[in-house]
Amino acid sequence: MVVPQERKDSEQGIEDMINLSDLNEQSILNNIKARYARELIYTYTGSILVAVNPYRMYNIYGLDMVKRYEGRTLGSLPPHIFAIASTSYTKMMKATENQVIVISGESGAGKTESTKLVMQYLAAVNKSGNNLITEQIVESNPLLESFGNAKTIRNDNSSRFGKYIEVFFKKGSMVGARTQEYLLEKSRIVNQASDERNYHVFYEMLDAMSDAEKAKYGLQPASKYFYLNQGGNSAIAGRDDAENFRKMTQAMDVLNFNKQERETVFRILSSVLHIGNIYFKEISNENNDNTVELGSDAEIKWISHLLQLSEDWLKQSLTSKVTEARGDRVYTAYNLDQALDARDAIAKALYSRLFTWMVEKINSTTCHAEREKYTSLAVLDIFGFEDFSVNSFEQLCINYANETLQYFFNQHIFRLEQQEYTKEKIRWNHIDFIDNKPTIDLISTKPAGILHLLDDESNFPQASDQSFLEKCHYHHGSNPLYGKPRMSGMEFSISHYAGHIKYDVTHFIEKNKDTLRSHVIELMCESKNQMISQMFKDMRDRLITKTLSKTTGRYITLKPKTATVAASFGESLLSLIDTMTRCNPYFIRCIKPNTTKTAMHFDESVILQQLRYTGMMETIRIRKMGYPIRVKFPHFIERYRCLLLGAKIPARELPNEVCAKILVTQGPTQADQYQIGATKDE
Ligand code: AOV
Ligand code: MG
Repeated sequence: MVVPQERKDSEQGIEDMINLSDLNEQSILNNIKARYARELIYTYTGSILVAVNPYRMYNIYGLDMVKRYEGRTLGSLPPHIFAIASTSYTKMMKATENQVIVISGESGAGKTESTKLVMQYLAAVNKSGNNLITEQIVESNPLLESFGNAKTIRNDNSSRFGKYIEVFFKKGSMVGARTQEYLLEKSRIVNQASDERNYHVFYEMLDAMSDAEKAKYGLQPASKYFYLNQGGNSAIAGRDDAENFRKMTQAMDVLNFNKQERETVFRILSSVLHIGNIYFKEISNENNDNTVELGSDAEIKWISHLLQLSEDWLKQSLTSKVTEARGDRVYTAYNLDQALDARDAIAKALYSRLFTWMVEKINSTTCHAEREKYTSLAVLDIFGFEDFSVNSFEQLCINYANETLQYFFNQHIFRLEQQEYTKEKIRWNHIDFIDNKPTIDLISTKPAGILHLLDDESNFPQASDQSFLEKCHYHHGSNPLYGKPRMSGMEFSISHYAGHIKYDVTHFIEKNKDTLRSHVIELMCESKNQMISQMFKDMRDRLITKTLSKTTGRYITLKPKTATVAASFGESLLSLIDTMTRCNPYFIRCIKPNTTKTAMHFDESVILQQLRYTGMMETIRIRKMGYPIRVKFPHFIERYRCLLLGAKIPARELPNEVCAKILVTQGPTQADQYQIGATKDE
């Protein structure tokens, strides 16, 4: 039995938009606006939570609120993120079904804040006697944020990696968690656009360390480091770097980082900064080839001291390429560009290895082997859709991930809803939604999707960014979702679900290959610091096959596997979707209120655009035209039999016939407001 529900518009707007009596873009917008003006940032569309970022912390997430929402059914109280967390948790407990809360929205919309609130709720309601594990799970967040978030022009605390956190429960108690990380943005370590920053942790460290500590690592203020000062002024209004450093180191304590591990973390971070300040002098040799020599020894000395590396080896890997020919090592001197690339490659490798090590370390503390035995509630918080003045390979990957997530949402909302009606044998007009499959195909389908073309070119020695671009133009030039530049620029554009984005293909191949020169890995494996050498040995084992050199007895030939960044990212996305498909999902749609990070400023056009591209209107329509209220026959009869005004119900009458009789009392005008389905009779 299915009955649509009507509720009167009230001052506060409507809590669940499927009850909007007049459904159109403007009424949706007005409703959200009216609520926002009353500081009501949450609204439902059925069980989907719409959250408009207030850019101001309201006092609505305390323990009193946790208690208020705990165990309550969705919709019985005003919309709130705790209601979603509570419903998902209850369902996991009752149905012993794994859950996932999928949080989406563009950069700065509020995904990461929402994730923290869900985790905070779970930590508060869980019945665990073991507070340590709960604390460890909660504390992993400040650590990952320090190392994986940064200021961009879109968001002062932008996640530059994606994360999928599965929290495991045993009889309702938190017993562990596992974080899966996706694609940390590496280019930021060596390069920042104007008004942006490198990862928070560097500024936090420099702000919080005493002079004596800084001296120990040879550190100076942030403005002195090339890797930190490219974006300009490094302070963020309203963000206390030193305080965050204390939180981060506290988190390290809770997560069992020992003294040595902590020390090594700071040594690596300091080394990255020193590496960025290495500079080269060009010298001409007799053949008139320009080669380089190091501008100064100071940085080299610090780096080799901090990383416990041989100074000579370090110098060598910065100034020349080593290859092996018939057992002999051959050195080819770098020109300036190559030397700068080699320098940056070392910094990126160190930092990204450290980040992965950190995630593994957290998992080794919070995640236990027997996790398959438990039920789980997962939260997905990725990097949001973004459009900068120049978009590169990283943006293509980020936007592709968001495109995939939008597809997952569509599949779930539109496919499952329509399946339910078929099952109930209900008369039903199909609802159209904007299917973004064609865009996903353009990016990733075999054999000619853009990322596959990129992979082909990445495996082809003579290829260049230019030849890659030509192939894209050739294969997709006539695709309406694809755009060629008017002039012969190094770019193409893609019509994404969330907007038309231009991508500059410069460095695409190099970023996709992400080849770390083999001797750099070897160099790091030689570190006298166990943690550092182990990090790179793990990497070597994962990436390469090795053969022992006959002449030196230890030099190693390395054969990188062909897995490119695009290929492995594509694979991990597929596996993520596969995992999520096996869970019961809830969706939180975060909306960004304006493009200036201003508190409580509701920019109608900015919001309308997001409502459009997320398919909010179609979502409400399917839930509204559809029959969102589903009542089982016995419940319906019990509740509404009074409408039969005492008439006897013959014992042989079937429940659905009784329901029909009750409904007829409402007259013919109501006949299109309900349908009697096939299966709700138990
Ligand atoms: P994002 O995760 O969606 O962007 P965040 O969760 O980092 O966005 O939110 C951006 C900023 O908005 C936060 O730093 C807060 O200042 C503010 N904010 C978000 N949600 C709330 C809330 N519920 N209450 C108060 N302030 C909030 V990105 O990571 O860039 O895609 O890659
Ligand atoms: Mg985020």
